Amino acid sequence: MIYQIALATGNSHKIQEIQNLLSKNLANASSFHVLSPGEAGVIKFAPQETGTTFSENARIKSELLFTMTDIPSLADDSGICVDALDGQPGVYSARFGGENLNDRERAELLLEKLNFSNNRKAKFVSVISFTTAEGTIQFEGRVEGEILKVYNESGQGFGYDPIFFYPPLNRCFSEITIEEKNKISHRSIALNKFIHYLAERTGPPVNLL
Ligand code: ITT
Repeated sequence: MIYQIALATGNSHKIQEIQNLLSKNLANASSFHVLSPGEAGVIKFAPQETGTTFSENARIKSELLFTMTDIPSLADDSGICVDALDGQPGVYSARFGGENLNDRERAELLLEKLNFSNNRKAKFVSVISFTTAEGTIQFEGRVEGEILKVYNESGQGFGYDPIFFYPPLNRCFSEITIEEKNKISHRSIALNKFIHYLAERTGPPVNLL
């Protein structure tokens, strides 16, 4: 079975990571055909992320795209939660410091705010939301790590990857490949739960709560 899925995101890094993970065939020989909003026929996808939780915002995105396309739609709402900042920036990670900052400036702002703290503990959280005519279902993933003391210039990644150190690999998220990230990340944990949910189902591809 081929599942056609529209991705309710404007973040090209997320599209890359999700495509990479979903492009592998499912155990039962099913596979995914993933469409960006543009490929699904949506010229401007601009959801209002007015929720105060990852779950609310993920739902807003997947339900809006499904309404616009009639194609089963998948959204990710995610962010970094820092212990010493009482879980901030959390759901506001993409807007931390205001809309005008770029990824690097946001990461450096976080480093500034943590300057005097010895507690560097943080976690990435992702909620994956999947909407069809039958409703919406959600899955969550988390990964724990530490905020570095300085921005890591080397490597790639996006968002807070260059300041998120992952002790089990002894590297930060910007220094690992997409394939490595997809074995351990918050987004991949949530997506794998979704894939298992689909793989375990018999009958129609989705029959949601
Ligand atoms: P969409 O809403 O269009 O999907 P977005 O980037 O605005 O894209 P979110 O509202 O979910 O997405 O905000 C997530 C932010 O959290 C993202 O912009 C990054 O700053 C950060 N983030 C989430 N996952 C990350 C990851 O794997 N690596 C680095 N930063 C991440």
